[in-house]
Amino acid sequence: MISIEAKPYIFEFKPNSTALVIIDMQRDFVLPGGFGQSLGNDVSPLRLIVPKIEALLGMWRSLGACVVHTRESHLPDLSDCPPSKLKRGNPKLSIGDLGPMGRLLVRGEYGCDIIDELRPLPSEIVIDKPGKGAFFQTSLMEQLTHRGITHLIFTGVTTEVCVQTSMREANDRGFECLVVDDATESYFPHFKAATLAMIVAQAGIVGWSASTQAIFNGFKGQQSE
Ligand code: TIU
Repeated sequence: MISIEAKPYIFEFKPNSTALVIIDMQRDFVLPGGFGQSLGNDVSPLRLIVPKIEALLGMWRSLGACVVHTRESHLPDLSDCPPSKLKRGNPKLSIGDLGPMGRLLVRGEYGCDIIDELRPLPSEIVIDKPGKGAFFQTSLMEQLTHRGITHLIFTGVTTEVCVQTSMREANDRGFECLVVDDATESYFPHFKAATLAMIVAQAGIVGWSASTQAIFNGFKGQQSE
């Protein structure tokens, strides 16, 4: 059992029943010219978390533990994209439009795929999700249940949109959830701070938060026992 110094109190998990979940680390959110920038955002802060996620991914891979990557993505004919989502706001480019990295958030396009540093291995779960949450219209629940996963450690972007939505969906489905505070990022620092605070409020109403270092400290503690 690994014990982590976390908010609002210690988080305990067994690696063989805990998935590392990497939410939407796609070029379309993290790099200039993608969907995130088309919404008017400065995407540069999102790249700063890549080394933290790489470190966690390296640990999970070394343990042979479960890794889940998600992509917010749509079918080329956009039949899985509700008109409300397609029309929302006034972006320079909309979902499905052609940008410098291909059609925005369309499966198979270069920009829609995960950044090189975090490229999934064939053995890892990759979930293409049409919504913000990772469970909506996907096979994630079945895949996690099949592998005996009970605990989820969340990373990725953006904290208050796809990470929080997925974590709330998971919490309602009975998973014990922790978000890694320095391995998730938002285009809006105050939204990130508020999201982390509301997750751990009320004695962990949605779950726990901890730093990448706290997770590594937990592993070190286990080895010295
Ligand atoms: N992945 C994800 O969070 N999708 C978004 O659209 N996020 C925004 O913050 N826009």
